[in-house]
Formats: sequence, C-alpha cells, structure tokens
Amino acid sequence: MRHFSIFLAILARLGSGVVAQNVANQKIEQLQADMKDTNGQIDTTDNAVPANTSNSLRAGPRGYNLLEDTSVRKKMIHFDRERVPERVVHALGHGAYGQFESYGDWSNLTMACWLQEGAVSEAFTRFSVVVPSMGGSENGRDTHGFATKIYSQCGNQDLVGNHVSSFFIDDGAAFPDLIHAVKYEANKGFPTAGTAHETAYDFFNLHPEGAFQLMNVLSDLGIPRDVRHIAGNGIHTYRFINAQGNSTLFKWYWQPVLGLRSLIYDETQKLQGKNNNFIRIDMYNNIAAGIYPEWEFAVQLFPDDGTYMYQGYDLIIPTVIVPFEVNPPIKLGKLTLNRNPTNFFAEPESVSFAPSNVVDGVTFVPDPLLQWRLMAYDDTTTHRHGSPNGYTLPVNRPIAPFNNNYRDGYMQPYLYEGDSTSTPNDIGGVQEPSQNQTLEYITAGATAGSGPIGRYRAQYDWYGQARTFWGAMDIYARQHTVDAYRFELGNIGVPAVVQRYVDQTLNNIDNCLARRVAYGVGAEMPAIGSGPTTNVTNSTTPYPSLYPLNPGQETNKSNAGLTVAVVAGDNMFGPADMQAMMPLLSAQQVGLAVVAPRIGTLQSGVTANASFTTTSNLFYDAVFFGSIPTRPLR
Ligand code: HDD
Repeated sequence: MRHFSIFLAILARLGSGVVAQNVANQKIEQLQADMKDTNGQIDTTDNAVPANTSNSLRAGPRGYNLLEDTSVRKKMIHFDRERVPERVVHALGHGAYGQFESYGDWSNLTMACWLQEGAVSEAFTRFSVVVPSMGGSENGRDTHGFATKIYSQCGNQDLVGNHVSSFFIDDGAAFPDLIHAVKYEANKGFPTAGTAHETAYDFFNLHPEGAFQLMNVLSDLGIPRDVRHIAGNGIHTYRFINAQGNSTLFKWYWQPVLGLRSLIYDETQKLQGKNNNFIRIDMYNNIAAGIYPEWEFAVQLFPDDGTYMYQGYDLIIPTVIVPFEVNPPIKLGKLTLNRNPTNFFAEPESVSFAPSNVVDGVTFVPDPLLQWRLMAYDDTTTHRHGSPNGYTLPVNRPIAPFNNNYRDGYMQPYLYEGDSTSTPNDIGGVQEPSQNQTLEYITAGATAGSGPIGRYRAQYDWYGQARTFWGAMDIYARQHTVDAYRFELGNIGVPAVVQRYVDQTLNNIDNCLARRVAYGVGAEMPAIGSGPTTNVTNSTTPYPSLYPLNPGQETNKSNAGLTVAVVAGDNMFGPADMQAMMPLLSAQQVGLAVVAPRIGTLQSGVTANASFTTTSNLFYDAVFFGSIPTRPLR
C-alpha cells in the first residue's frame, strides 16, 4: 500500500477544496451521534465491565480453560457472528459521501425537492462490480455499479445504476438465471469473477436482448481505469411528476467531470495480480487528498403521451437505448464525492440501495425489469441485515423525519411511545397523509395495463443496436473488442455454445466481426456475406456518443488525480529535477511518485516513496526516466 500513500501525500498539497460552502450538514451531524471513538479506552465487555480478553482464564498456567471465562466467551460469540451475507450481486464495493447540488429550479419537471432551486443535499455513493464476491478483484472486466443515495429534505432518493447504458435482460423474471449463469459454474466452483465460461454464454445465446450490453462490457468501456472516470446510467425510463401532476418521462445519467478513461485488457489483467484494490485505493486517496470526483446529473426527457415510445425507441424496454444524438441530455445538477467513510462495515457494507426509494416527484413506468427491481432490493436488504430494520441503520436513515407503524422485529432501535400502532386511528398515533401531502404512485395519465394478461417477451432489433455500437468504434477499439470476444469464447469448453454465439449473435451483428472472432477461437467461420457488414475501415455511425472513448471525443477532460512516477537513483533525478517537475504536475493536480531501487532518502537528497519491489509501472499513468532539461527543448 506504500506506493499509494506517497501519491496521497503529494496530492494532499494540491487539493482544491471544491466543496460548496452552503452544504447542509444534517446527515453528517446525524451520523456523528452514532460515532463511537474507542481510541485509548479501556477494553470492556458489552456490559461495560473492564475485561482482559487477550488471555484465557485457565486452571493454572498449564491447565484447561474455564467455562467461567464469560468475557472471552462474549468476545468469541460476537466474533463468530461478525459476517453478514454478502450481496448476491455487486458484493464487492466501496463508497464515499458527498453532496448533490441542483443547478436550478426544475419544478416545471418534478416536485422532487432535491431538484429545486438552490437545493444542496448530502449523498452517499457505492461503486461495485457485479460478479466477484467480497475480497475478489475489482479491476477485472465487469459491469460497475454506481448507486447513490441522496439524503434530501423530502426523503431518501436512491439512484441505482450501472456504468454502461443497457442491460443483459429486459425482464426481472430472468435475473436469478442471469446471475446463476455468470457466477461460478455450480459443479466446478469456478470461474469466480468473469463471464468467460460456458454457462454464461449459454445464457447469452438464449437472450439476444443482451448482445449490445455484452459488447459494451467487452469493449474497453468494460475495463475503466478507476471509478472516478466512469459514467453512471439509470438504464430504465423513470417518470417525473411536477406539482401540477404532469408527467414527463426521463432516463438519467451521471457524466464524469474528469471524463472517461479506460485501460487495455493486458494492463487490467496484470493490475489485478499486482493490486486488486487499485480502484478503491484510487478513490480513497484522491478524496483524502482533496481531489473530489464530480459527476453531472443529466437526463433525457421524453413526453409522456401514454405510449412509452419516442421516435421509434421503446422506452419501457430497458435494453433499448436512445442515443444522445437523438435526444440530447440536459444537465440538472452535480454530485461531488468529498468524504471517505468512517467505518467500512457500517457504511459501504451496510448501505442499502433500492430503486423503490424515490421521493414524491419521481415514479416508475411499466418496465418489467424495473418492476422486479422495485421488490428485489427491499427484499435483499431485509435478508442482508437479518431484519426489516436495516433502513434504520445510520448510513440508511433519512434526514427527513420518518414516522410509521413498522414496528418491532430484530434489532428495532427505537423506543416508540404511545399505544396505537395502527393507521388510521382516532386515539392518537401515526396519521394518514392527506391526498395533497403525497403524490406517491400517482402517475398522471398512466393506465395499469393495456392488453390481455399473459407472459410476454419483448421484440426488438437487438442485433441492430449492437451493430450500431460496433459501427461507432474505431478500428483499434474494434480490435480490442474482438480480442475480448476471443478471450471469452476461447475459454469455453463446449464448442456448440461457441459456435452458436458466433453464428447467431455475432454474425447477425456483423459478418466480419463474427469471422474474426471465429478464426481466433477455432470455430467455423460464417460464410462471407452471410451476415450484415459494417464499413470495415472506420467508425461509420450517426451516433458517435455510443462509443465515447474514440479519440477526438473530448472525453478525457482533466488530468486531476492521475499519477506520474519518476525513476530516481542516488545519481539520477536530483532535487533540481524535482523542483522543475513539481509545478508542471501540481498545476494539473497530478500526483508524483518517486520510485528508486530502495525507499528512503537517496544520496541526491530526493526521497523515494516506492521501490522497484513495492510498485509497478501499472500503478501510474506515466513513468518518467531521466532529468528535466534546464533550458526549454527546441
Ligand atoms: Fe441490481 C444490487 C444495479 C437489475 C437485484 N444492482 C445492485 C447494485 C447495483 C445494481 C449498482 C449494488 C447496490 C449497492 O451498491 O448496494 N441492477 C442494477 C442495474 C440493473 C439491475 C443498473 C438494471 C438496469 N438488479 C437488477 C434486477 C434485479 C436486481 C433485474 C432483480 C430482479 N441488484 C439486485 C439485488 C441487489 C442488487 C439482488 C444485490 C444487493 C442489493 O440488491 O442490495 O437485489
């Protein structure tokens, strides 16, 4: 970890302190009431009785342990139960607090209080990867989760999205199957963190609606440098409701102010071996150093005419994306993450997000993926916390007052007063809101259904959407994506699964793509011309926004928080070089690591913070060898 602490120390001097001054601190104050500082305190039992629990109570120095050792028993009983079930997906994650600031008065769209003029709300965001379990690598190729809880004055608003814009399925009924298929194979117990295996591709073969999403993840978008440089996508269409009861449909996005940055696959794979916590360390250190990542909250707006269609795009099929060129997003506000958690278990681990946590002014549409999500997160939260009282934990508790008759259960923390626990009541207790106190579930103009009851499967040109994405990539990005398909399919032991993916999915997307992948994995190549063919030489799309990593897209807007390593030695890169280098880097908030054969002060007087044995070029965005010229270069 040493190699990161140096970069932290240097960045700390560069911190910009960008937090707005008028931030409400209600959540911080609420959390402070629950903080417990045990520093320097005498060890006691839960019963507050001082106890030496480092040594067992025994019948003599060579005798048996005594049952009477209640203090060590209490310690052990607690320890045996320290773990709670990990999240069934997105188990591996980390998070930070921050603030959401509304850019203006959006009351024309929504009554959501966090989107009104001058509204600044505290927030917590958790980043995650879908497939690995706790303790796995977060640097692998995967979909990254981006979940935010806005502690607004009118209740908690959760925005639970992913870093790419679509999804693998469009009906929540198939979610357990998707996750079974991508997690480790039931009989083998591997692979534990990736989709390069047969059950995953067997599933993908049978769910063509995920072809576009999978191509996103297999492009370089699937291997971001870190999470400060990823986007967030709400994926579903949601509904805004304003105070007049008017509905506007929207899709939401977090757009990183730092821009997008990805690695290449070889780097990612090596980085996992060198440090599988690179991503969370990067986030932690930058926040600690005062370099706060920011994302603008942007929405695509669609009129709600009851059809859930927009220029031919189906808004209730979550796997269908609407390109930004067709409907440019408008920016409504900004999220800044500026405070690391105090306690990993109590905060990033215990935080519970749910798409069902919305405030008045935000509701839903009849999208069958979203509809199941509205149930599943509350359910899994109850399971993970072992109690329906999980939402009362410090990190989950709203700052807005909450009052209800959800009573009792494991770990109920409150001492509710009064006798009535039913609503409505005439004898005193929680009262029902009046019609004008809540707009919850009032979705103006919406009908509950429009056809015969049945089990339906959405129809769409799935391969066409993936083809548009393929067409948006330049030739280098396409090669990387071909390599990724080859890696994935090349690791599948059942040739029929591979052949089917090549023939049915890839060849329906693009004949050239299918042939290239098939060639690399020893599958039969589909005949030339047997599938559609995109221009092979370069990006040919009316929708360049689909692949924002192409050069020239201006996505890499800032170098803030990147790190340069200089290689130093007793006689190499001296104090004068250091003096020349620092202003160049600090002007851009770029950190510096000094790497030498050994850590410590070198003969030149420069201090090395990392050595060749503790670090790797993979941890840096650039490595500098040599001296800084004293005269400008010609
Ligand atoms: Fe999910 C966690 C994102 C579909 C069921 N999901 C979870 C997290 C993210 C997402 C970011 C981690 C939250 C955290 O940090 O605690 N999930 C998505 C997105 C989806 C999606 C963007 C599609 C648009 N998810 C989805 C479906 C279902 C679930 C269709 C079930 C019907 N997701 C869950 C879950 C998790 C979860 C099992 C595991 C832990 C948790 O909820 O709290 O309930």
